[in-house]
Amino acid sequence: MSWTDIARNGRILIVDDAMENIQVLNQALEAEHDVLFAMNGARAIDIAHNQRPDVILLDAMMPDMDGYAVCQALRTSSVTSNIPIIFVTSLFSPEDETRALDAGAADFITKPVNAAVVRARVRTQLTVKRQSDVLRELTLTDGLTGVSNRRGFDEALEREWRRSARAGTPLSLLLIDIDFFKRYNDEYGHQAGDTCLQEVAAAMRRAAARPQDVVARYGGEEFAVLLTDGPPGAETVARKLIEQVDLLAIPHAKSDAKPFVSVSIGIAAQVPEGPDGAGELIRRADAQLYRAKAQGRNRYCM
Ligand code: GH3
Ligand code: MG
Ligand code: MG
Ligand code: MG
Repeated sequence: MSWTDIARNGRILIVDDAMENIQVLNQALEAEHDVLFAMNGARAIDIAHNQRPDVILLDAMMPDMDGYAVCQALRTSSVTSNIPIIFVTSLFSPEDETRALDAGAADFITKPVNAAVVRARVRTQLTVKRQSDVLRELTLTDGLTGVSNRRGFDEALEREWRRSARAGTPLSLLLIDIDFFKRYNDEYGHQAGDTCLQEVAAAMRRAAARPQDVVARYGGEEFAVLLTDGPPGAETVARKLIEQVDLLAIPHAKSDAKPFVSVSIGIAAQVPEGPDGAGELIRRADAQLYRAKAQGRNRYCM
């Protein structure tokens, strides 16, 4: 995206209980953005979670759930908390304004709205949102390998754990550790070790390449792969991981497992029950990794 395009082609959600208000805002925005609508708070929260708009225009006064309550709900969910919200309302006392800011509003527009003002305010928030998206992405990415870092992994695990618990579907965790990596560094040097980590990370991405697969650098020379699969799917990915690392064919003269770089993998899979318990999944995968090491490395255990 070029710099001049950063304030265009956003996904904008308009929330208002009156159709004529939605139409006015839509007319102001539809030429330069993708516009979505909701006519009540519950629907707005639903769309915000599923379609991830870049900016939300929110009517303060609505029956049932008003704008302040919608704003608060969006702020408390990690999926929607970073979406800027512009309040749109006819009466703005200092109290209303304070209340909206307390609820987490980014900006205000007063009714009756002016189309040029709406466009300008939306462009500003869209720019801020896109810049913060880039920064956020950076804070969750490992600089050496380009996969998620530990923080990104922790967020993904919490999110996927809750999602799988709600859906009643399985979640699998693979912990992957490079075999005799200390000896590799000693033999070939730390820089070669870094290159090896990059190549192994790329191999993991090829083995776990579906959009919902999460690949992360969990620690120094340890990786984690999170899958929305049960045991058979997890085992398939583990086999692919070992195969992709084999294909790298990186010589490792000091390994007792084989004369090439190899990995050991511990797998844990379960259908999550309740919001907590992700720590137990990690502990189980780690115990299986320990077994894979003890059984001779270059293998997976579950
Ligand atoms: P095992 O087969 O039991 O896993 O043996 P190991 O030598 O791989 O295990 P250990 O945990 O003793 O050693 C991990 C090594 O990984 C030690 C450390 O120097 C190296 N390491 C960790 N992070 C990095 C990194 O970012 N770059 C490089 N080059 N090496 C790293
Ligand atoms: Mg209204
Ligand atoms: Mg290790
Ligand atoms: Mg190791």
